[in-house]
Amino acid sequence: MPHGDTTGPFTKTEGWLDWYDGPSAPAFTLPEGAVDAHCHVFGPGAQFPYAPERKYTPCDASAEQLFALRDHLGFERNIIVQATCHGADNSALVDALNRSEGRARGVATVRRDVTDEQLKALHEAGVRGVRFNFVKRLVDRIPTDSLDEIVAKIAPLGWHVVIYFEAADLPELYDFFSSIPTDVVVDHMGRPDVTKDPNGPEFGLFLRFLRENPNVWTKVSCPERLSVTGPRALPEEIPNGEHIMYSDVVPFARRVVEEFPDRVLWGTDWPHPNLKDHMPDDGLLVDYIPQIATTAERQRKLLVDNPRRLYWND
Ligand code: 0GY
Repeated sequence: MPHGDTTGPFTKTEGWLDWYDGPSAPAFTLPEGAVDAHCHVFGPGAQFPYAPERKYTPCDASAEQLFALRDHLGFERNIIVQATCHGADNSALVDALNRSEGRARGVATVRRDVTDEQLKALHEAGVRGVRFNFVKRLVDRIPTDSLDEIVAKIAPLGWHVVIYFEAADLPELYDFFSSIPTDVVVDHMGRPDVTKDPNGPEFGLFLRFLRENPNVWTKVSCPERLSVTGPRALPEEIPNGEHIMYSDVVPFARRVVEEFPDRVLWGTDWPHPNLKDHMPDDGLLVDYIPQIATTAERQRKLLVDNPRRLYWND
């Protein structure tokens, strides 16, 4: 059942897919202390207006709704990532962090003129990173010029940098990304084209990027965004009746989890901005995890140890 929520005084982008209300209970039991390391809040627009420069107007998705999902799925904590529809106004993010009772950390968007006082206030609210978006459809300007300046301001706070880019752009950006001195987290494995060979040159370059830069981590999230075949398995791909979801993404994500078990994170990406094709049931998305992290140890690192080390210094 789609949520069908309103979006305050705003009109949703035409064709917008609302997040799914009433997700199923996952069959996979998350390890104790699991962190949903990539999710967003949208507005509510009446209280936290969407940014004038936004590229989409979403369906509202509040902090309360996010925390209800967290509890339903069995996560203990969240990493809330500033969504581009809020620009560099982090008010909705900070409000959500303040209501989380210490169970959420944040990744903000800031401009190059951000002051040390503003950064200190964000730190106190629980922000531990800044996101730079290199996906052209989501921003007016690719932030190459502001990144160095902002990194110089956030590095003393021990924050990291989150980068979002598409695989086709990695060759051009490889040296620039390799020069970032802080920890770096890549969203959604750098958006591989999953119709290509996971052992081929394009994904090979991403694996090389991780191998050559021990400060680089990645989220192995968003199969629903990367998949071409979709959530259902083809009958011939179901060994012993086992249901495989997003089977075209699995070899990419599993490869990364197996080679870099200490530098991977996973998140739902709720409320799933800009999906065009289908809106996932978040309960079923959790059931995807054991397909890519196939042992209890890998699952614990992916869901508990890694995010807690990066965001809570545990
Ligand atoms: C994601 C992916 C997308 C959007 C955003 O902040 C955003 O607007 O991140 C996307 O459209 O691919 O990670 O949520």
